[in-house]
Amino acid sequence: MRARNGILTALLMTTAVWSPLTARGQTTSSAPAASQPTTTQTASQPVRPPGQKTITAGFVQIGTESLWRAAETQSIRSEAEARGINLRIAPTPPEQESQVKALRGFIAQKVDALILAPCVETGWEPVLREAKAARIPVFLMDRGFSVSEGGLWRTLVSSEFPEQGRMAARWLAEKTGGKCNIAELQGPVGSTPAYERHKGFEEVIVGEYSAMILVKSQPGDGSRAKGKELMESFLKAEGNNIQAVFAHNDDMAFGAIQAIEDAGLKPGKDVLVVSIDATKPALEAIIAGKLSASIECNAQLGPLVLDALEAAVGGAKVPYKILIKDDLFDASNAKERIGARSY
Ligand code: GYE
Repeated sequence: MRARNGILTALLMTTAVWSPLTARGQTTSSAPAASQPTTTQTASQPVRPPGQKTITAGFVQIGTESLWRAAETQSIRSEAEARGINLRIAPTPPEQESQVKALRGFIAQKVDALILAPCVETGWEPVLREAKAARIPVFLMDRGFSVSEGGLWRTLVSSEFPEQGRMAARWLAEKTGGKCNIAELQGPVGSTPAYERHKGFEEVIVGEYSAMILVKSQPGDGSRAKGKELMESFLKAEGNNIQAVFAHNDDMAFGAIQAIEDAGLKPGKDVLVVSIDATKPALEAIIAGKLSASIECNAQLGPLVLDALEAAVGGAKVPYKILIKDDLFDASNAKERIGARSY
């Protein structure tokens, strides 16, 4: 018997609060028992007992913008393989139109379940209604959305994005004595993490630290190239007036670090750089003193999503939201914990 039964029990016992029509996450209590996702385990053979119908699921992934996303895809792919679930993956560009088309494709294939990492928050109702009419349950992985009617999706498995923003702001406040000019490199326009990370960050600096000023803030696409481009323009406009960067993901932070160095400044010293994701290369950059801190965004969501999916397909009740608690990595713990980081 695999350990995942424990996860399943915890998942089913979770008190998930249904916040009427949004799966954005901030209004929901988190799932304490499920807050430590297991690392993806590879079973030597599929766990589905002989004779039981193989589940076919269609996963509409956003794209390939970041290291984080590759790790997330790997997590669900290997977990599905271990469980004997037939997982079809549609890696779409980060455009709603392509994602809707991919969802419709899977509906036409009559899959047993749909998994979606939505690129934006709104506009999903028509395709979700089609899935509902075809009796195909929809699971949200990594990002939530906002829909205008209930009953269109089953479970969201995600990090607490507002809390990630708050953690980044508090870390910067502590290191700068609550006084710094900040440049923010946001995630993609209209996406849940961009909106909620910004909101959490702003909540802390506006509410608690009047000398922490957001001098620049612009959306990016989560890529290293865009992070570099944005930071170059910020430095051009502000010169040495920026003491801190809040990048919504590691990849954009790496680009910003490059731009800071190109401008003759020292990242980690002249300009503190805080990001989100805490991938292995980010921990390496922290150890090298270039990245100051990274808030974890656990990418290994495969086991939790598939626990919910298998339970729901089997007729069990599943919680609307499973929210993950993430850690913070900086110079105090990166060395000691990098060995356990698999992505
Ligand atoms: O932080 C980032 C990716 O949606 C949580 O998307 C995800 C974010 C992640 O571009 O690296």
